[in-house]
Amino acid sequence: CRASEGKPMKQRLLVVANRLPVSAVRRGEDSWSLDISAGGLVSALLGVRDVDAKWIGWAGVNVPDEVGQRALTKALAEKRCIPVFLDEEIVHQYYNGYCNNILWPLFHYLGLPQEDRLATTRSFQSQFDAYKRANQMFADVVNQHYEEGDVVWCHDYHLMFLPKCLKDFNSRMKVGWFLHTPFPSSEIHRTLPSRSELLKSVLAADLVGERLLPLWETDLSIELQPSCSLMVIHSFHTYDYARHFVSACTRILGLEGTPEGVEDQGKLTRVAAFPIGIDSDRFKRALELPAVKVHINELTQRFAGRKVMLGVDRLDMIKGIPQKILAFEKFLEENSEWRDKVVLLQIAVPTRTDVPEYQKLTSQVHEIVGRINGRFGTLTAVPIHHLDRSLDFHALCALYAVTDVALVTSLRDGMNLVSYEFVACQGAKKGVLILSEFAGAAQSLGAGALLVNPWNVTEVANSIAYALEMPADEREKRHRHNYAHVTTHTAQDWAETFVSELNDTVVEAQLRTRQ
Ligand code: ADQ
Repeated sequence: CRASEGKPMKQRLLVVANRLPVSAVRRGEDSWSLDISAGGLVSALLGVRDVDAKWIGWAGVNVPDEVGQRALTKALAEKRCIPVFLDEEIVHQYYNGYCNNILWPLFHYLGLPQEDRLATTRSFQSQFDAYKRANQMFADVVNQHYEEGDVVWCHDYHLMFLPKCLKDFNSRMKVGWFLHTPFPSSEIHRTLPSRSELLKSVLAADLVGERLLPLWETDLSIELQPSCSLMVIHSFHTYDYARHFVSACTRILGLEGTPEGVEDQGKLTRVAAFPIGIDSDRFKRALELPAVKVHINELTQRFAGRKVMLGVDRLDMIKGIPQKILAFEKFLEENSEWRDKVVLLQIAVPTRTDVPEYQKLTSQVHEIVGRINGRFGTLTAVPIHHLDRSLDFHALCALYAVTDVALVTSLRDGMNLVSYEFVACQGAKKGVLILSEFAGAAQSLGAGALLVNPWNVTEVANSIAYALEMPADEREKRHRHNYAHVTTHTAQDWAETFVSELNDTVVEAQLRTRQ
């Protein structure tokens, strides 16, 4: 941190993500209203001390005219946000196309698009070109706002080309990249037509620079060139994802994998696992609010005499919602004594609603829910309440608090914060978490949760039965484990560790260059 009048200045941080954490609505030619959406990343950064963070990203709206762009830029500046303006065509090709149609399913083991291979192949290159162009547009905005000493933290699969663009502009920039999704096995990544170019750009492999020493290598006698190269840390939720990334680089690019990362002709890119967390205090505080307490009481009365099971997901194929509901059906089939004593509340926020595959998923889920409710419902009660909508934060906290069993059946999930949020709200109830072994959270909450393979409907159904009848002392023990993890490995902790690791890496390298 730079000093000013004896006081250390806060570390400046530029957070670059595809979307800004705001919803922008145009009210007039030069007026906008903005709503800050408090997602995981926002609350993570709000809690980080000694950091002066600004966001750079797309505001999610097309603003073709200069008057509108100027007004939006001004309004966003008050929220410490800086917009990247993307036109409709680039959003179509880069965001809907390459990011959501290609990288998202591939990174979640759903493969490349199936519908028309030839058409996909023909459009693939133009989508990849748009992806690179869009990443360069993000880089241009970062470069306009970058000051010496800033840390630049790039987020997610939308911006894998960004480290290279930034490095091309300024090789001394401190750059970190974090992937929120899984990084798949190298055998999956191999199927991507742009597999090598994408990996190389993440590694910034054509960098002219020298080896960056890992922190734990303490031999200060090793010599480095006096100039300090671009620092890139690539980080993932779990060691498995980090390992997959390294093995993709070794198998596809033929580079050397080391315990610290990937080495290319003496240059090392650090690869590490920094698992995300939540702001658990925010949930604890919410549960103390009178309005939330009233809501908890209402829900408790509403479902009196029945155990409450809960699913909260974006309506996405990776979340395994049909698999979850089918497992619940099997449970009801095989445990008739539970039929009027349990209810499953499935809250699913619609997402990417203009994409046919997502529309198909919605209809499929509705059809299964309708069938099960027809089969096991009575005149006064149905076994599944399915809502296609988002809940506000306080309603969500109340729901988590009254839940006996939470069901997370993701087919693949980078981490899954819903499982953390449920645990944070279970101080009183000590409910059971049934968690997919394919969610990153299985690696942190595995000892407290009941881990399941979501594809194995029988196993999930048996776990539901076990969870509902689990003895109180076992519930308490499992909950204690998970609660300790969720309240100590917080979002703030995650962001602070990342920023300080990146800084320490740079300081360490600079110290060594002075030896
Ligand atoms: P997501 O796929 O969005 O995130 P998740 O981690 O579960 O998945 O986070 C979802 C967030 O949205 C949670 O904070 C949850 O409360 C909220 N949410 C979901 N459904 C909701 C509903 N119906 N109403 C209100 N809120 C709802 C991506 C990756 C994850 C990774 C995160 C963070 O796919 O694997 O954990 O980023 O890195």
